[in-house]
Amino acid sequence: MINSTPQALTIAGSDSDGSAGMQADLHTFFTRNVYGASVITACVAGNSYGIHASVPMPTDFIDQEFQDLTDDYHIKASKTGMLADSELIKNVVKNYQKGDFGPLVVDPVIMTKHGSQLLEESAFDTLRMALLPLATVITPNFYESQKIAEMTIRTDDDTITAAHKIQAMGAKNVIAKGAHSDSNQTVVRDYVLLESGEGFWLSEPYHDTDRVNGTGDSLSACITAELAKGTPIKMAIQIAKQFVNTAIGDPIQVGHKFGPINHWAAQAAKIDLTPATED
Ligand code: PXL
Repeated sequence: MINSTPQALTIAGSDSDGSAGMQADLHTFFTRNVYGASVITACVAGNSYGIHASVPMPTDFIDQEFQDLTDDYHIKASKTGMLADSELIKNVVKNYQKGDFGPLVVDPVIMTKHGSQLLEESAFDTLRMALLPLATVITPNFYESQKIAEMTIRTDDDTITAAHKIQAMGAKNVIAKGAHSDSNQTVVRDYVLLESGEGFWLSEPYHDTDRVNGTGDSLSACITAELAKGTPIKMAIQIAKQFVNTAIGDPIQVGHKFGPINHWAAQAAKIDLTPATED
């Protein structure tokens, strides 16, 4: 039957070295057995040393990308990545609302690991007011949670407060990712706040490695892939966390500095990422 294969969409920027952005999303969709479509929002020239140039796509071109998918494909779940500026966010919101692109995972990309800003400061309000209310799941990292919630996070209680503030802005399910800036730490803990109000910590071993580019993109892409297959949200989040942890724990040697994670890791080791029980 036409369009019976699960299809997911990434609405994101292209990163020329393939480690992050749209390319990381497509690697993830592929290894999770989901067909990947892509609406490109911006192009970034970069490598494992950093980002060296960036251009946004024209909004009428983005309109056409969405239209072409609407006319032919059946997208079951979507995610956003780099959206660059306020005009682009508004354009994506308009197009997402016009069509049927399934549940939306918002990775509120603001800053890269190299410190390059991928979302203009002046777009933060548009992100909060126009995009967040559409999010089935939002996956802010430690820095992004503080920017979106407009607070400093120092303690577990602060993280929980930030997650609630972000949920109050309209995102149904929130994954407030923990800090990983201290090479003495042994675990990374993310706080998950579900739409039901249930909150819990997800904890994984901390890997002291530079091969971490695309981690956030891949986490949100894996959740999107699972949603496209019909996996319930809580399980999709648990699978995605395992997927990324496995991909960081078995590095590949690509690039000289902050290289990509290993998207093949779980597949190559034939690891079943499904949690034992869905409690
Ligand atoms: O990982 C964040 C990210 C998102 N999107 C694009 C990127 C990066 C990081 O480099 O280049 C296009």
